[in-house]
Amino acid sequence: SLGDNYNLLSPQQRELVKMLLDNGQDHLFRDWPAPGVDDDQKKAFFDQLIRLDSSYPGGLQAYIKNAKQLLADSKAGKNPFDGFTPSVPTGETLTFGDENFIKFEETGVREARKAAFVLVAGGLGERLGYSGIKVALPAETTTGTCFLQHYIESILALQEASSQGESPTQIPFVIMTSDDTHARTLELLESNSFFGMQPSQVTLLKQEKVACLEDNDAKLALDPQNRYRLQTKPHGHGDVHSLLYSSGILKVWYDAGLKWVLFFQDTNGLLFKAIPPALGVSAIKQYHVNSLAVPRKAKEAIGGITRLTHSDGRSMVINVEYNQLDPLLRASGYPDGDVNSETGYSPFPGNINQLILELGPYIEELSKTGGAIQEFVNPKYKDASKTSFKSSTRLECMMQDYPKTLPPSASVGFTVMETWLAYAPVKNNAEDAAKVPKGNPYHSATSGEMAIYRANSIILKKAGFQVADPVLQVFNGQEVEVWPHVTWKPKWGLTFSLIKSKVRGNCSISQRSTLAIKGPKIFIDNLSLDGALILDAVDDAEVNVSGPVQNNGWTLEAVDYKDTSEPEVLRIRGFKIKKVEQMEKKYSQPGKFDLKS
Ligand code: UGB
Repeated sequence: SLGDNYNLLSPQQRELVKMLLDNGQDHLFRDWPAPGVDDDQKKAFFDQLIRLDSSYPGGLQAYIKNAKQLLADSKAGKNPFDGFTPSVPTGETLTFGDENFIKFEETGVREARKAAFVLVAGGLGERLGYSGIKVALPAETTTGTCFLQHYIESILALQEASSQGESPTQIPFVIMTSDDTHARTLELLESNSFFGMQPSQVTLLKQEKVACLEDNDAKLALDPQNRYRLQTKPHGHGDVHSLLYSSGILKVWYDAGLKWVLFFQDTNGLLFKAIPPALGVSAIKQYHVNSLAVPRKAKEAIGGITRLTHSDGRSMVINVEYNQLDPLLRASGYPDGDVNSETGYSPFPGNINQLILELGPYIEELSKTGGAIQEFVNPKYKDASKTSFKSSTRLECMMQDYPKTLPPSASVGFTVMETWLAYAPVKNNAEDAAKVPKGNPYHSATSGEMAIYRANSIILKKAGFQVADPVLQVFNGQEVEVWPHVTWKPKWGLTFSLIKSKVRGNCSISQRSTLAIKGPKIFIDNLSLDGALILDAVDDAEVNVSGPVQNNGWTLEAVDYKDTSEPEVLRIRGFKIKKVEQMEKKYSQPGKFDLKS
């Protein structure tokens, strides 16, 4: 069908054509016009094919083969959990601030000098419907710090704390992007001087999309508008493993003596409060894989950590995705499916997709699999005959499925933390969040910001502060607890021990107050705050803050998400902060200072 075009192809292109024809893809080259017509488009088509071939472990041939198998299984209604029985697994459960927690936290901080961080940020966040990239969203609007800045400052604070007394190490930071997010992520970093990180510490790895499939024979789908282009869609966050492997970076880390790789997602403003203790758990328990989890409400859109035991004796602890947990339970002797137990929570801990992998065993495993992760396919069939699709589909994979290929001897554990401390993602738009069943988390920009104030307020309280109780308010149809608006830079309050060392005497804060702490050596000493207090200081300025501070403070004003006269970042949270009156102090020189009022 290629006619004379064939003679003009390079050996690499010919090989690819042969492979595609051998694998049922002759429609791709059917009736190609003679050379001289559409030459540029034909070349672009081959470029795309070569890109798709090289970015998938095993190439397009493997992709087509896997797709045929998974599509046949799906058509046959094969249950991916066939032979497996689910049960509730046991893991490490931490309670913030107790002795055990502090022990793990201290260990985690020390281990951080042997850690590398990987942020998966290739998703567009379709459920959130925000027009920008999610890591550029402010985590909270008191300081306007965006998620990416907060993540980088947290890693830098860990770097600083973990290298104390020894030669400083630079913690490597990888961001997985996609065509949807790459340019804007790079631009955000470059226009903000990488938020204080050395540019050489940061590596962006772009995931490629995968080819769409138009039928059960895994025919690759051409773009209806362009016969020289394949339709593509995202393959999922599971790509991170093959990308890390093929980039060679894991080997570099290993040779540099690193031991841990920590994976995390794009919009969880609380996550870094949970990282030091969780890393401590990995180190002390010698987990090859440690997943972070929180108590899960039944039907909440987060996966459930489950022990799956096969009738042949195999057993693994693995995430079962939220849409699969209910049918699996119903099919295995839990007639009510995914429901809360008497504790008010599902017995299966919720996966927050923060994974800590031990680098050595991780490399060993990837050198066998090339980073390929077990995939799945989710075609939307036209009718019950399951012979054709409503629209093209593609294979997908998830990063938390990594343990599925591990031998039973692998040490796979998980760590459950309190939700208020560890998990408040921003995933749902205002309309969908308002429809979340009462008692289940909203996972919206509104709840994400309020969760930060709540966590910081609770931590201050545990550090001896008298913190006023929250009030309930409704924004964008969601009822949330509004606590004093407390924020701090990670280098001020990286761990509970550090926070306790900076809070002295009798301190109190009223519900309507705002407290923002931006310098690492700011000590709060017998402060009673009713209003807004904004404190900034360079690293070597030691500031002692005391006395009563009272002013009209900063207030919250409701914003309707439909009100297009307001900026999108405010509309999606349903409020804006009105800065009525504040005490604002900035210390830009090193030295010792007293702020007494
Ligand atoms: N992502 C990519 O980098 N590339 C992709 O192709 C797709 C996504 P979502 P999801 O913690 O709350 C996950 O869409 O997939 C990034 C877990 O599977 O926010 O619905 C993307 O940028 C689930 O078990 O989440 O659900 C983002 O950073 C549960 O734990 C991340 O991947 C849930 O997260 C997650 O993408 C959760």
